[in-house]
Amino acid sequence: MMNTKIADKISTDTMTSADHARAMADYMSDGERRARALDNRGPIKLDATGKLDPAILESYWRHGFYVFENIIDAEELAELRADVERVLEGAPSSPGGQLDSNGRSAAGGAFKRPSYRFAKPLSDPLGGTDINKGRHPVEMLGPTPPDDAPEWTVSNLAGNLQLMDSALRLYGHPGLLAVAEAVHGADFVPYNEVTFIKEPGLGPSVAWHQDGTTHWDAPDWDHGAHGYNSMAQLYPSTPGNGVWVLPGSHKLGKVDFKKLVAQCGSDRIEGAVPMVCDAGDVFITNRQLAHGSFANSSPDRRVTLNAGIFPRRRILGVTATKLDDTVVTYDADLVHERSRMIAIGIDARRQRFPDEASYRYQPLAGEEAENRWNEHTRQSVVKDYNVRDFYI
Ligand SMILES: O=C(O)CCC(=O)C(=O)O
Repeated sequence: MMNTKIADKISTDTMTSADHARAMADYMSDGERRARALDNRGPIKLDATGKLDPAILESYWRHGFYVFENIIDAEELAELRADVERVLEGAPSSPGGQLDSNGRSAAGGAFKRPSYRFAKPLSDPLGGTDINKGRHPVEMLGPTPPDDAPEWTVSNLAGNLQLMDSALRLYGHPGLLAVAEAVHGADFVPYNEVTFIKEPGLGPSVAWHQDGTTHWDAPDWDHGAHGYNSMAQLYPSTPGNGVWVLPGSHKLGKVDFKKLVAQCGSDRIEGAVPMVCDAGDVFITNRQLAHGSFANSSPDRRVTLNAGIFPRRRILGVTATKLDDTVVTYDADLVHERSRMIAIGIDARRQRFPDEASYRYQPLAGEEAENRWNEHTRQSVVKDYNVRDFYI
């Protein structure tokens, strides 16, 4: 049930977080009920040879997302949360700042690409703008932050694998890598790794969009042409703080969001569902799926570690324009060098969890000695690895 009436009556200049939460309430409870009725959640099920249960794959391709439950145990979760906290404590207090909130040199300045992205509390920094090639065409409802809100909130961390050793270890998770193999083949390649942070009462919207940019008109376009994002949840993902998706929309080609929002009468797109789960669960989300998240007027924090996976044939030899308009060709050397992060993640995990069977990443089989996780590879491979990120 849509509840646009309350929102329509309140000007966005005067809409408080409480008004926003009230305007969303029916939509959210209805969406959550429909999300939980879908047959796309459960543990990662592998057979004796390490192959993913075909029923999981079928469900992923039908809905465009799958919720893997109980992937990260309490100990690993605590390490991940502590690392995120440490990195956030080292954030400058505003964009471009050199000092953290305690007056110390801000962390993350050691890297070529900025580690922190900021947004105004509860704002929509992307919707209706040309940013990111204009792929977020419609602005979301933005409540007014409370008077005591900070001027800025950290919305993203970029380059997870160089910022947090725990994130590098999670990257080498054998179950998640077996999922990548099942979806995009044993020669899958990485994409990029960012953290989405939605602080309670502050987190900004991410306006409705589809992620893919390159292959929409390809003659061999298919439902997986732009890969998927693996999204590890460090806190429960709820209708209020979580990402919403339009199930099945990865099969539709480009979605006309302006039309859809006009038809629905608000940013609460009809038929969409929230990806709800507990802390320690991990979604995989097709990058062609229509998705977005609302201003977090809820009392609950969300922290999501994103790690993208692409089919190799959609990257190798492809010339693409990145979101910042630079043009790049992904040749075999670049693909090989960027893929070393998978091998190093596997070794970092092996060192931390020696009793767990490691995943064998076939494209780099035989190169294990060069891809050990140690202080040398931290400097020579991991540092600034994300200047070699792929965008399609
Ligand atoms: O985590 C979010 O709120 C948005 C994530 C998203 O849009 C993406 O990963 O493309």
